[in-house]
Amino acid sequence: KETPKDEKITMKVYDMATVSVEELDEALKRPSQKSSEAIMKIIAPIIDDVRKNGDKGVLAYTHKFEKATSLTSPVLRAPFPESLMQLPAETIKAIDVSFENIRKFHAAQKEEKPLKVETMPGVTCSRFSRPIEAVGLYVPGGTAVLPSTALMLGVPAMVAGCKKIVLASPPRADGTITPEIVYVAHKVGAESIVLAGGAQAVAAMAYGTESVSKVDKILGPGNQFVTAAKMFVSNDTNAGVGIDMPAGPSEVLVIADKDANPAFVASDLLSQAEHGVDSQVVLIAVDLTDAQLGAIEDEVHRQAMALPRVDIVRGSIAHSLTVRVKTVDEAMDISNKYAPEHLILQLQDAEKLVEKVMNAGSVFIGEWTPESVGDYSAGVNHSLPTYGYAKQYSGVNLASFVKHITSSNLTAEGLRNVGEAVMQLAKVEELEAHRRAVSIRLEHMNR
Ligand code: HSO
Ligand code: ZN
Repeated sequence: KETPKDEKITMKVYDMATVSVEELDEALKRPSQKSSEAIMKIIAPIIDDVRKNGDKGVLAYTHKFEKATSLTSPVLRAPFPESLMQLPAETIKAIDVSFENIRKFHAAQKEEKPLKVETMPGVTCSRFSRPIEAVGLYVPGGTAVLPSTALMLGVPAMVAGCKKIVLASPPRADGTITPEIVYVAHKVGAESIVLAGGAQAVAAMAYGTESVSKVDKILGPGNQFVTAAKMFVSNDTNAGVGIDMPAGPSEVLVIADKDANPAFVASDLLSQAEHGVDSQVVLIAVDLTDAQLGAIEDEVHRQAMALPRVDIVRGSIAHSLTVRVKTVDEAMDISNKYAPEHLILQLQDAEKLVEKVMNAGSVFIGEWTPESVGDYSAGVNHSLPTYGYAKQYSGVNLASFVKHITSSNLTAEGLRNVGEAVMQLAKVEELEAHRRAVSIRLEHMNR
């Protein structure tokens, strides 16, 4: 249901004072997606094919879907030739600046030394982290080239110390990959780039082929086929592969009060709306007069009409909305319930409000912080939980690329202190060998 071309590009308005709870819930539902069953039916045979036929299987799908019929190998291996990363100086500079900020912020997330706690005298518990050895990073193709996504996945993997970084991205019809992505792959020290997209790329990295390295975890956003394929392989114990999180279409929720600049608010809504027709943008207007809300709406239309991707914007705005509320608390309640991937706070004392944020992927605070700075260059990660998953998932961060291992180390005194509890519980569970592993040592000590 696209907005006709001659109609004003505007979001439907709901007023908290008059709307029923059910009506608002319904309005705030994400645009519905194809049933996962239908998607599974499409991807299962593709995954099976790649698992059985390896390179040949992957290539056949790349020839078919990407039309890259000249491609003879599904993998580009490091060192990547200079000729494949020829870029204008300003692009290199932009990537380098962003790389450095993302690196700094993720390096700061490193746990310098193991966590150590003596839970009882002589009972020491510890937790330390180790990088995941091999990671597969999916960089979507589609309507935009996304070197920024390669940065958001590749830099933390590099900082975490993952030994093998494999990137996957659908090639262009001529079989090449955009030079920006090759340059990022080079900078993060990637082992290879898998020239494939969709379920076939996911399957290749999950099971490995003659030339694609098998990885331990697959991360990165993608369309419904990619997401379903990630779920599929992570459920297959033969693959032995983990994934980051389920992904849905992108979204933003902007909370604005009368101090917000209407042009700024509109520009933030539109930067998310232009991602795809299935994106959703939500404006929560806090105590705005009709004229103040009108000013934002006029800006949305005016700015949208000037965008190259206005047709995509029309699609996403059609299922986007504005909610008028009286108070900031009402706004925060709606936002926490919606759990937006991106939350933009364009109001007075925005910084103070952060403590009330319970569910969100990433927060953008104050009028000088558009979402796009986080999308590209500030240093925060843009690979974030969508579709309400911000309620239980974190965005990609350094921890996404490590495992935490725990250890315990007891002295004789420690075992004396905790042994009784262990033996009692082993008795309750009727696991006699467990009990004896303690008693045999205690007896030994008393000898
Ligand atoms: N806003 C997108 C990320 C992105 N924006 C990539 C531009 N390029 C989803 O978080
Ligand atoms: Zn974006």
